Parts: sequence; C-alpha cells; structure tokens
Amino acid sequence: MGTALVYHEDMTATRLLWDDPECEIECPERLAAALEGLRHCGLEQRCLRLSACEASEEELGLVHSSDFVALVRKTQAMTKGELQALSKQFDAVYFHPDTFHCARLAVGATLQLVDAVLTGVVHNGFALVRPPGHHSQRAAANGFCVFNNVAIAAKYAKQKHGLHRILIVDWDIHHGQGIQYIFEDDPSVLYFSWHRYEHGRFWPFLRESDADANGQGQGRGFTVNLPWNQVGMGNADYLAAFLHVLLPLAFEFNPELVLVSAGFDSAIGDPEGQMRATPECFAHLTQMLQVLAGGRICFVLEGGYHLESLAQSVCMVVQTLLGDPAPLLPGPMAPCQSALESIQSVREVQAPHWKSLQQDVSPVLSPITHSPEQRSLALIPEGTTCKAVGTALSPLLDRLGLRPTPPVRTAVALTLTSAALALPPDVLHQDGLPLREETEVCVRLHESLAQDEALAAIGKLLCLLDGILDGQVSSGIAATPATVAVATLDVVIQRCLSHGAQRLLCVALGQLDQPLKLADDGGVNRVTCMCMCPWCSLPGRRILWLNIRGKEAATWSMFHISTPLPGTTGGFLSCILGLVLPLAYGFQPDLVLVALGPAHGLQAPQAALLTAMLQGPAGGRVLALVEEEATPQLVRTLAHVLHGEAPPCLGSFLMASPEDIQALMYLKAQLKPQWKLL
Ligand code: Q9C
Ligand code: ZN
Repeated sequence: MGTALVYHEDMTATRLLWDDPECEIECPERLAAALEGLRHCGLEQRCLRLSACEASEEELGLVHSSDFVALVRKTQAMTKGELQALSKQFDAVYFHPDTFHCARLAVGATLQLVDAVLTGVVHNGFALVRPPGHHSQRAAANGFCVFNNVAIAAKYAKQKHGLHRILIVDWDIHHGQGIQYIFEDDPSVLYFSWHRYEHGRFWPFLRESDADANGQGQGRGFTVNLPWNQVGMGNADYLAAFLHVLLPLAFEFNPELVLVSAGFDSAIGDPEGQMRATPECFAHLTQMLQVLAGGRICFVLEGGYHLESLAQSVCMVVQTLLGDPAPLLPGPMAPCQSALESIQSVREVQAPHWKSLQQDVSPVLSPITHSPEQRSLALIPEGTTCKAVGTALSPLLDRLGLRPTPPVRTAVALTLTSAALALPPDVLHQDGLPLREETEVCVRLHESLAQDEALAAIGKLLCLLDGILDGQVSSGIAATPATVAVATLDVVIQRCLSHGAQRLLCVALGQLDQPLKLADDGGVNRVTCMCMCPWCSLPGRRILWLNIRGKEAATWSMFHISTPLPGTTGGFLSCILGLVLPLAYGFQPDLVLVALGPAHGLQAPQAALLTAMLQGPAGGRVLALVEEEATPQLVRTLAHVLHGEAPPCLGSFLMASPEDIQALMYLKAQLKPQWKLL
C-alpha cells in the first residue's frame, strides 16, 4: 500500500501547431518538468508506477455527448488548417492530431488511479496528465481542456464503485466551470473551487463563478465557489480558505473519496494566476485533505504553467502523499483583507446549507459567564508591527529537503510491547536506554520524579525527545505516569528550550496543571507583548500553552489559552479547525507537544484527528504524551496517524451546543487581533 503515479509519455505529444499567445503556455514541457522534478527528488521511484491506458468511449460517455466525442475523434485525421478552424469554435482551445489519443489517456489515467485507490491497491495517488480537464463540458472543449478527467472520474466512482459521496477540491486558479455545470444539481458530489475572479474581470468571466452560485435544486449547497478578488494570494490565504471554508464542509459531508483538480497555476511564479503561494503550501493543503475519506485521495493535474513552480509543487504533493512530513510553511501567517472578505462571503452564502457554518456564522453578542482575565493584551499599542514579520519569500530554487526528512518517522517510549499494540512494523521502540548525565540532572530537579519507575519512564521519554530535537525521529508517543504528569511536562519543556527549540506549542488536554516553566518564570505569559509578533525572542513568546478541558473554564492571554471541550462532533471540529489549527499555524512552532492528561475527555478518533492535523504546523515534529493507563486502542490510533495514516471517522455530525459555540466565538473574538488566522 502506497502512492500510485499514473503517467504515459504519449501525453507529451499534443502541442500547439500555430501561433496563439493564449494557448502556448499549455506545452508538453509541463509534464516533462513535473516528471523530471519527481525523479530528481527520488519520489518517482518511491511510487507504484502505472502506465496509462486510453479510456473507453463508454467511459467518455459518462459525461460527454457522443456527438462531441465523435467530433474530437475526427481531429485525428484533420489538416493543420482544419484543426485551427475547429479550435476557433471553442474558447482557449487548440487541437492536434494526437489530441484524441492524449485526452483519452488523460481520462484513462484518472480512472486507473481511482480504481487503484478504491480497490485498496494503494492509499492515494497522482495522475500526471495532459490535456487538463476541469473546463471541459458535456459538448464543449474549453480552456485547454478536452475531456473532463475529474468529472468523469467522479461519475465512474459512483457508477462502477457504488460511491455516494465524492468531494472534488479544485485548487487550480481558474474556475472549473465544466465540473460545476456537470454536478450542479447533484448532492452526491461536493465541488469546491477557488479561483482568480477579480469581481468577474478574469477569464472565463462568468457570473456563475461568484460565491453566490451554490448549486441547483437538490444540489444546492454542493457547489462551493471561493472567488479571489485580488491577485497575490499566498500561503496564509490558502490556509485560511481550507480551515474556514473547505474543511468544515468537507467533514460534515464526510466523503468516501476525494478527487483533487490539482492545478498549480495557483502557485507562485505562475503567469496565469499571479498568486504567491509557495510550493510548501501544497504539501500542507494535501496533508489537510488526507485526514478525509480514510486517506482515499486522487490528484489529477490540471493547469500550472511556470515549469519550476509546477515541478516543485507536484513534488511537495507526492512527497506528502508518500507520508513524509510537510516542510515548514514560510511567510507571515496573516491572510489579507480581500481574502477574508471572500471567505466571509462564501460562508454566508453556504451557511443555510451546512450545520458546520450555522454554528458560528453569527456575530458574537455577549461575553460568556466566566469573564476572562484581560491581562496582557490591553497594553499592546494599537497598530504596532514587528520587524521580524516581513520575512521575504524564500527563493524558489533548490529548497526541497532543506530540513532533511528524519530517518525514523515514528518512535514510541511505552511500557506495553509493540505486539500488544499492533503498531506498524517500522515504528522504533525506545527501550532500556541508559539515562544520560544531563537527563539525570534535569530529572533530579523534581523530587516526584526520583522514584526508579518514574525515572525510567522519563529517561525513555527524553531519549525520544532528543531524537526528535536532533532530527533523527519525526514524531513520537511517550507514556508518563499520571502522578508525575506535570513534572514530566516541565522537564520536557525545559529540554526543548535548552535544546534550541525557538517556539514550542503545548496542547494540553484535560486536568493538567500548567508546568513550572510557565508558572514560575517571572510569569512568562504575563509579559507584555510590545510587538504583537508571536515569534520574537522574548521568553514568554517561546511557549504557546493551549489547555482544552482544563481546570480553568475559559481564559486567555496571547500565549496562554484555556477553553472547554465542546461535547459534540460539530463543536469539536469548530474547536480544531477554528481555534487550535489557526493558532498553531500562526505560532509556527518548532515542535508540538500534545499532552493527554487526566479527564481529557477525547474519544480515540478525536485525539487522532487532533494529533494528525497538528503535524502540519511544526513540520511533522509532534510528541504525544499519554497517561500510562491510556488504552492500547488510543495509543495504537495515535501511533498510526503519526506514522502517516488517516485518522478514523469521527462519527455522524452533531451540531455544537449554543453554549459551546458562544464560548468558542467569544474566545476567538478576543484572540483575533493577535492571531490573524483565526
Ligand atoms: N490571461 C487551465 O488552467 N486563458 N486552463 C486565460 C487570461 C485561458 C486555463 C487568459 C486559460 C485556460 C486548465
Ligand atoms: Zn488553471
């Protein structure tokens, strides 16, 4: 089980035979560049390579009229003049004598990928295809697209594999109006597209690309358009779109399969998109989608015309599909005003159709009963900016593998054996390692840790932590005796900070007291932030403490946040997508600690989803601390997600209670001025 890469060299055959500045960017070098990038990074070799076969005419007929298919078939025997004349009948299209063959290979490759994923041959995969598909319609080629690869795949998954819910994520920078038209009245296909729109002034200049187009009849609410009204959208804008629009709907929809219309004209450098998202961003977007549909996800190439940007972005996606941790996301994590306006408008349009949006679309009316301590934030001067924020986008060239992928993906420091836990075979066990001298010193500071058993547990844990901090191990799970949980946290935090971690995110679940490091260190969280910047080097800025279902009901300061655990799946998802991940991405930590303390109240699938998604912000560096008494099932589930597998389904979507939502909304309103992704 792994990742499929579907390709056929013949798909480089179709090319523009005459002068046309609009169409010349859709060239054979696009596929060559993407494939070369994958080879260069050693990624092609790690995939299951499948050679594409032509789709049958019956398969084309799932979407296209037989007259249209016959018309395209005829182009095989046309002269250049005839091809040019036919091309003119469509908008932004060129035909070549090999177009019919290539376009059938593109559909065939996509269907082979769907088969491989749905029959369990692989977990996921990428179809590298030309021509692209998402603009193509029942009886019309459009925007370089001949047959609608992804739309045919969705129909095929329904018909041949009996699926009932398919999510299509179209992150190409153009609106896939072809897909929208084909499924606009079909509630079994949720179609999400973001696109350069500029209030209708960008191609294809359609009124129905705007946010208020949301489907027809039974399909209302199952078309989701997020128009970008300015160019220059970057990593934070794309992340915000996923966290605040796509993912809430996607979890509620609960797809059985995810198809991605993966165009990379939405990436930096592309002449069509004029956007600024860096290749790393696509690793993060991929990782977020991988928690859906049990990880059954198929990527199909659409646009992408800057060869190097395209190649790097494709590599980022495939690397993530293979299970490597996503690299750190560069750039300031603040979406722009125009992006926030677009996000807000699509949320308003979709709210009547989605419970996940009804939960928190309304403005906050009044504070919750526990009035929060407003200690530090009132002192922040309005409008202060931080010099450190203006991080320039790193150069495009040769950034892949800047932080090498650790040799070990997941390690555990547990008392139970791997057999009892049924862990993946390549999970490393930190067993019986002798305590280093420095570890002893560290531990002796805490009398409660002095007993032999606790000492041994902490020793194992610190070996694991050192492995993560040294880049030998990506993520891990360690058991801590409940009696010494807080002392353990303290030791871990101390260790991280003294080992060069600049920013540490602690997500503490349940009744865990805040560690000494936070409580004693001159009141680190009471230090007035003078620059509003979460990543400057003041001591208090180095730890973000986020306690869910702790002893404090709901409190906040910029770096010390406490919130109740909502009691329903809907409330839980709002908390994760709307609070925890925006804070985590905004903080840009070097490492994330997930501590499951007494009475944490999370079900195993919830803990798994939280842990899986917290791998994004810190480049995969996550240490999960569980109580020694934690059930083997919980430990196993966590080990599997840290190892790169999709978390189990959360169960049916239940709307959050008004109290939960009010508490969350109030907290978010307080934190919004400082945490721009909220
Ligand atoms: N400068 C795909 O990306 N030309 N198709 C737009 C605006 C047509 C894009 C002109 C672009 C078609 C798959
Ligand atoms: Zn495009």
